[in-house]
Amino acid sequence: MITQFIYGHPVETFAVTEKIPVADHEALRRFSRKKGTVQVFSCPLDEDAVIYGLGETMRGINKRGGRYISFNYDDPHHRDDMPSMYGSHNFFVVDGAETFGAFFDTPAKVTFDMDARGEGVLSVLCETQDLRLYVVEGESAYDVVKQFLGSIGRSFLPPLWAFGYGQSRWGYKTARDISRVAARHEEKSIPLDYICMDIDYMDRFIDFTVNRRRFPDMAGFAAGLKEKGLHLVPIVDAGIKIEPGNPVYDEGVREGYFCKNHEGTDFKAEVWPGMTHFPDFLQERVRRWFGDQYKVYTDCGLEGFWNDMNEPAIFSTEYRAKGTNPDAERGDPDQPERHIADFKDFFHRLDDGREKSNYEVHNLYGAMMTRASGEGLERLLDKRYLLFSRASCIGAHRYGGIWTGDNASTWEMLRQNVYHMPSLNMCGFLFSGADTGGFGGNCTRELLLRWLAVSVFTPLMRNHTAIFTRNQECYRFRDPQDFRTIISLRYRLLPYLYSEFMKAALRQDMFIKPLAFDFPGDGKARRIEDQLMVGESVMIAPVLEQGARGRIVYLPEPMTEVRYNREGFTCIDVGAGERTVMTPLNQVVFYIRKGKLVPVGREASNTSELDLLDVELLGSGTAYEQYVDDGYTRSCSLERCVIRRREDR
Ligand code: MIG
Repeated sequence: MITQFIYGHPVETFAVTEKIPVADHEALRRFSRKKGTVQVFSCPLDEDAVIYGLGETMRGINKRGGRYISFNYDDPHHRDDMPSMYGSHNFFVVDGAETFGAFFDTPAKVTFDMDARGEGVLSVLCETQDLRLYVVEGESAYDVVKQFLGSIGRSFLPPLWAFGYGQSRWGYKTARDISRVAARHEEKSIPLDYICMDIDYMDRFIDFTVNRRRFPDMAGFAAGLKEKGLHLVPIVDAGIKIEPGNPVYDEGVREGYFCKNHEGTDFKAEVWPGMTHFPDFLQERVRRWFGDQYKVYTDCGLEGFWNDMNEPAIFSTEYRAKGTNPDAERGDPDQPERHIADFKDFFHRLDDGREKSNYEVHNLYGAMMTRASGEGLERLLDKRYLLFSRASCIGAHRYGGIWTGDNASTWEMLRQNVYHMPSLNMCGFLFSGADTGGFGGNCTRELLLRWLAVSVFTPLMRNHTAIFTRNQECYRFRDPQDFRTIISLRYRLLPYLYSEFMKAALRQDMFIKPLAFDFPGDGKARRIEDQLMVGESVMIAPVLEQGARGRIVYLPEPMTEVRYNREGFTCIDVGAGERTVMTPLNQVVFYIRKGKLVPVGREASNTSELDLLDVELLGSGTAYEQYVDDGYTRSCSLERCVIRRREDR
């Protein structure tokens, strides 16, 4: 059961799509009003209570013990104790003596103190008097999550090719650079579905342009790649360069599409292209206009995009010169405070007529950019599109996926990727993944192989790295056939992964879950954070440590242990309990639940070669319900499921 509490005059966030009954405030005694503009919610926690949720936040799957701040922020120095990331996902579930979920539906800053002092108290501080609070009661944590997912609308449905392997690097500049990446993958027989184009494909980093010298014929180039089964995925940044004569800029100024400063003129902020204006994505008419701009790319045959810098990220503003932000320089532990003055300096005009500073509605900005692009692409294309954004809040999951931003090539960040996945799923973001191999810093061969073995199971599987880091494409390392083995597993598992993703999305369920959700009565499973359930049949237990030749795996029930190597799959039945499992760098081990099946297909060099129906069934079950379609149709429904039966072994 979900109950809604309305405080003040909330800003429309579009997060919840279902009609939820509104209760009067007396019904919620925990929620108290405090001085000024701050609302406080607090509740006691029993000793064993676990807290799930909060999507893109650091630390473990159990959020207890940490302090998290919802305030979308671009900080590439990811650390365990950083309070804010690029997305704000204000839903959590307390699983203890009492089990309930709460969603703080506001785009303003919210601080979640998840018993940081260890005194058995959870408290939430909202910097606004205007918000909706949804309280979800259910039988279990998983039940609470399913009810919540049922209230926020169906996840974005990407095309099949978006589940293929993607290669990216900040630094690919020309069509030749990209052709070389394609050729090298082909030469080493490493499967590949798309290559991302970072900011250098544009003319001086200006949105909706193409650098003609570097890409003399984008449409022809894209068509040539498509013949080989490859897609191009360009980046789009939030700010529009101030450049009279550019039609997008001119129209934006003429129609008043940009955020204003307090003098009432278009706010100026420096980002990659130099001084820019920020489109006011919170307005319907602005979203429509911005979404329509993607036509320059769809006209070239492009069907996938990544949206960046939409927290929004700011280098300097018309009021604050570069390098004059003392907090930024000293690395304030409450890092979102850094640019607060900037966010208070520009204003949105809401569709209800109110004016709000960006600070007050901050977490909606990236989400509404995603919505603008998603709705635009729906108008422009007749197929499903790929879209993933950096900034987000709940609601944006209906229009696109997200990636978890500028992580680093460290083992800690690989582990964080594992923790992020179920937490993001609880908040509706099924299509997500990290920069495989790490964005900042130099990746090692071992780290990339282990990271790929995790990414095999995340919907977005993209190798991406920053400029000035060592080359991170698989073929840059010794024995590329080892990389090929891991990535081929992804393609062989796609009949299963695609089917499970689509079923989860269509049922408004999770795709990746903590063990505790599938084995709620198992006290040990409840505390395990480095193993995950992927779809209804698979459990993964990845190796996350440098130098480790294997690991200890906990099996809550007897399962089929599947080992994949160059020769293919080997299955053995293993009992419940702890087990030491050796996993060489060029192998992947995963588990199939008792009584379940996994359809595996043949190897493919990209998804266009894949036959989702040509499968063999692994595991001990008797039947599997497989979702199948052409990979791009928009009419997706569970009716597309076919029952696959397995002859007795
Ligand atoms: O200020 O476009 O997170 O993936 O490669 C950095 C360059 C801007 C940040 C993104 C990253 C991308 C990079 N961008």
